[in-house]
Amino acid sequence: MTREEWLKTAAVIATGAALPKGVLAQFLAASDEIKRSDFGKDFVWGTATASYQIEGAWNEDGKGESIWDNFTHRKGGRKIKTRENGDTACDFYHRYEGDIEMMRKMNIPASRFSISWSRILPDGTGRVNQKGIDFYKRVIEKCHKEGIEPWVTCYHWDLPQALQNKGGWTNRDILGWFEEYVSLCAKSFGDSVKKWMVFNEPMAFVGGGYLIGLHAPGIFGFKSFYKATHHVTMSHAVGGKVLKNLVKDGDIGTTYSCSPIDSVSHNALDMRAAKQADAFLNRMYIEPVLGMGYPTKDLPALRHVEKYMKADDEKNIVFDFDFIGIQNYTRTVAQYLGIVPILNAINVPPKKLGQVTEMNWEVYPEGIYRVLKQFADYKQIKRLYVTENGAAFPDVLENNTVNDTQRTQFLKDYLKNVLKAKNEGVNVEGYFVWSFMDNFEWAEGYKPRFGLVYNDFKTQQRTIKNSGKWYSNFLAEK
Ligand code: GCO
Repeated sequence: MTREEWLKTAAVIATGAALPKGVLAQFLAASDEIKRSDFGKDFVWGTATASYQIEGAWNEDGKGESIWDNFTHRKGGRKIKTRENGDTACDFYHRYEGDIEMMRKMNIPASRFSISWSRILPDGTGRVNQKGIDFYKRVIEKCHKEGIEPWVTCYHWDLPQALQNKGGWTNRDILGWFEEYVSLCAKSFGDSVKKWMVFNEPMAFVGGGYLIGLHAPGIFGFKSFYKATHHVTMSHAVGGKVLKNLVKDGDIGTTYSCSPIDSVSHNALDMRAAKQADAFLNRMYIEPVLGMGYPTKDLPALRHVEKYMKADDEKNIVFDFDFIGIQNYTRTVAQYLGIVPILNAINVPPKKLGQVTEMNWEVYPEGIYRVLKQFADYKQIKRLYVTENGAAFPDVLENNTVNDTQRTQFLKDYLKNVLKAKNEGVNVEGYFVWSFMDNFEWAEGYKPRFGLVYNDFKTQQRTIKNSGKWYSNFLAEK
């Protein structure tokens, strides 16, 4: 039932007249449908991607090696479950025009993507690769030509390997390297990009890359995690100040992964484990930036991070972002396990909790309502956007169709919870689906498909999935 038919049926019902057989059922079903207009005309809608996950052209036109190029090439690819890498990925570097045209055809108003640091500064600092700059200028220009607003993330995990060779995020010199990089982004693209995010998910890339070693640069250790944590947290303000100063009328934010946390029981140890997990997964990077310091009371291990603070860091770590992006996919149910370092907790296996995705993440739509409410409690935050939400399901392409009903239902259920938070006064102002198209899912390779658009990685043939058609129709309603 279209919106017009729904409105006409509502009018008939209002008169008390009888409805033709079956129309009431259609009306009730459609009444349950979430509508774009429910969110208001100023609500931002989009899709999200990231440079290493879609671009390919890993060593083309002067691009330098990134830590993800290095990590996926190491030991014959054994760092990646499927032995795959992002050398070609979605070949967005050569196919960006067709992809952005497809976004327009799908009525997508905004596209979130990231800049590859080593594509524009191959050595991380110093020499600028003009061909890299020119590529992003073409992408941004194409977005504007198709009526799509670019939302740009400065850092989505692909650090230049040349800087990692000097310690990467564990070397405090990176504050100056990062300032140089973000300044180049602002000067090169600030005239045509007004929506900026400094980081994508610090917990994910610092925890994955410098604590457990399952992500690039593949370091396992505590000292590396503590040092990198402080330098990344300090770099939020470094990048934010540069963008605020150099981008006229810039709207400057940053993004965090986040998860509602439950304790598996009311046992005191489990409850403390849940509190520690909340500090670790949701609070430790944003609270110092908000002027609240590291949450050491609830996560004592963070005292090891404070060791790396220098004079004035407590002041210089604070930055007043215009908005905060939250990125939620699932829930965490914490259970005490004393031998686990830092957290003394483990996750209750999601399969025990309910439906799971290809990533073995529990489908838990109420979770996005909970994290929006939790972040809205920080009164320093002016605006919130859901800058990532989505799911990987076992998509099958048959007769040019992907009937991904689970993903469509996932999006509807999560959007209902975003709307519930918004209707309760949470200042959530936008939503971006992760992801526009299937892409390289880090240590999982290409197996988990998150896209609204299916990609055949052998032919690079794109096919809009049924969820993408649903989102397109949803967005078509003005
Ligand atoms: C992240 C990253 C994305 C992922 C997506 C699915 O949140 O981990 O921003 O690059 O691909 O979230 O895991």
